[in-house]
Amino acid sequence: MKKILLTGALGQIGSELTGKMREIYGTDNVIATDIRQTDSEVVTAGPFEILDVMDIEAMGNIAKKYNVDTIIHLAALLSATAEAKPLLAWNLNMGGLVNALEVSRELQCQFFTPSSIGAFGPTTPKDCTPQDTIQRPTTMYGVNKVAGELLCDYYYQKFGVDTRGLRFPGLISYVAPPGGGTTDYAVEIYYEAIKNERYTSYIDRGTYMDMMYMPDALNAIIDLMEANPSNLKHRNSFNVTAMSFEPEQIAAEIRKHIPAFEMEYQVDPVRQTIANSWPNSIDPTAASEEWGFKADYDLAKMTTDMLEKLKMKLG
Ligand code: AKB
Repeated sequence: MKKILLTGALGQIGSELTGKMREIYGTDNVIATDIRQTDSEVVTAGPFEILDVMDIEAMGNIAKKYNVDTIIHLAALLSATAEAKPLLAWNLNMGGLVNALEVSRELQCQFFTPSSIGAFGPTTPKDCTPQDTIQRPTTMYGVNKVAGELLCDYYYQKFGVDTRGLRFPGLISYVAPPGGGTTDYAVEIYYEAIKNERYTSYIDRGTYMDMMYMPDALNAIIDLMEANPSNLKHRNSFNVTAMSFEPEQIAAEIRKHIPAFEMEYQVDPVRQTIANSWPNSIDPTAASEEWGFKADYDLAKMTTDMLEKLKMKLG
């Protein structure tokens, strides 16, 4: 990775990955793009271009202008939004992906895009979900993710594009909110704990999902992209996770720092149905064995850091 183009750079992952990559690879070598513009550092502190990922010509022109050798394709709708707008999700998630793959094929770029625990479905083994297993998701997001994994494998096998991907769990961060996901409750809960000492969860007690703190997610992307290709038996996409918990467990962890914290439940049937169709916990052994994946943050360490950083952020 020497010249890197990111799509969706103002989203939850891009907002932090852009800065981290600029530190490692040099500011001028990381070109952030998004469909909108803000005054955040992603836009102001290095190269930035407006890009609608549905416009393949514009994507190709930006990639050529900067002579990029790597594309990190992040622009996509998350699960709950995709369920509300399935046709838009299909068009954007698949259209954007195939455009980014085509540009990578033409310019011989290395390629990364995230998949998700959403690529699994109700018939997938629920606990310690293996790397290679049944994938019959019942959400539009899941359909997009499975099709995306297969498409990335196809571009590798057919055209030799160096495609790599991760099946991310819910990502938790204090920098940019996720927006439109099923796992977002695990981010919102920290904001509400600090602001109001209470949170109403739309996910029911007893619902386990995998999660990961953003610093581990960023390291995982960079480590996978830097991994020796001859060590990779899998490519699209690797199971990665750092922890699995249900709402009562994150609430209990927050109470260690904010004893008055209270939790209520008002279950959202749409997001609960999505969560019920996903695994309780996935097995990241293939990622550990093939490129050394390891997460540093468990629930306790993440909660301490989240609360400390959010208190500073929220004043
Ligand atoms: C979502 O909830 O949609 C995402 C995901 C797990 O892919 N956070």
